[in-house]
Amino acid sequence: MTDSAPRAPLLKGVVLRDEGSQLVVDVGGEERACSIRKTLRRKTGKRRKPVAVGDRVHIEQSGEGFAIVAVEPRQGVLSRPDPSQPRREQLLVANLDTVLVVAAAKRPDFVPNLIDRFLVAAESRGLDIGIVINKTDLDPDRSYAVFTDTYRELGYDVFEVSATDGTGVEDVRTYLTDRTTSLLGHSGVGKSSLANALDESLKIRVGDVQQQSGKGTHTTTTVSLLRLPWGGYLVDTPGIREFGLWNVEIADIGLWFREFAQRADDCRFNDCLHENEPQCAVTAAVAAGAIQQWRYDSYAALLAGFRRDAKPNY
Ligand SMILES: Nc1nc2c(ncn2[C@@H]2O[C@H](COP(=O)(O)OP(=O)(O)O)[C@@H](O)[C@H]2O)c(=O)[nH]1
Ligand SMILES: [Mg+2]
Ligand SMILES: [Zn+2]
Repeated sequence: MTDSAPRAPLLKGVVLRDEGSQLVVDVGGEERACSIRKTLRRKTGKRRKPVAVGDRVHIEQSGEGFAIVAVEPRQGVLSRPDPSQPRREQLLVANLDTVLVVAAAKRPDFVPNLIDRFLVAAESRGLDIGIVINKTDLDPDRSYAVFTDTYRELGYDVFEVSATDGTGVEDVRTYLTDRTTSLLGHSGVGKSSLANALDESLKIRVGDVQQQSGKGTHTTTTVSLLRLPWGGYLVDTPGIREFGLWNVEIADIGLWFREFAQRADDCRFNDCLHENEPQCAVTAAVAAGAIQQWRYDSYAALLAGFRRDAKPNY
């Protein structure tokens, strides 16, 4: 027999979850449980899975089920040190392109320093960044505006929303369209509420990794994607620990403060940390009021944390 059976057409999809022996793939809104074609494993060997959550894959009908037969090249990955072998990289999610940093206008208090930490972690990974100020219903005077004005000047997309009364939620929906986004923010700021306000089918645990992985439990962080009905995906889980600074040199931190990076070429020393060095363009700009003191304070706090702990987890 020279003729093989006619091949089923290739389907394209995005891996939503890894369920061990199978991966669940979103194929145009339908979830398909897929195995991995053996030939794919030749690339990575037996120990590593050739397919990750977030991968764009091609699948074929295979007997009763479906098989992943190809993985499209990844556009970046979110990884962390492998908990069992800290020198190895563990891939958490492929093709993440956007981080939405969520803070509350009040309850808990608005602390720009915390936002800056998340911004730096996202900047260091080259991700697009949006900032959501939630619970604006609790602060009609917009006392956070002095900070959000600066973030906007720096080029960040800032959304002022209330998950409770729906203000601003439509703009966030639009922003998320056709992106793969992780919500990042401290407990209680309203990540789950925001996700539910975006779409009630999301019924979310988004961002609740800390609560789920209580102390002492051995949680293998399972990352999954939630499909946004209007296009795009939300990452369900990776939390604060996965977004720590990793593989970072202290001298890099200033690069991720956009207004510092613009000026650092004018510092006298190439390796200026913008502390007490002479002829530092950054501290000069702070003194002149061209860089906000609170942004500089965030930077100084990050440096201090970095020195205290070579592997900070924020
Ligand atoms: N007033 C107000 N409360 C909110 C808003 N969004 C969330 N909350 C409340 O804040 C608390 C924490 O919200 P949650 O979504 O669980 O935060 P998460 O820990 O970031 O997921 C809950 O009591 C919510 O009802 C909002 O826009 N306005
Ligand atoms: Mg939550
Ligand atoms: Zn400097």
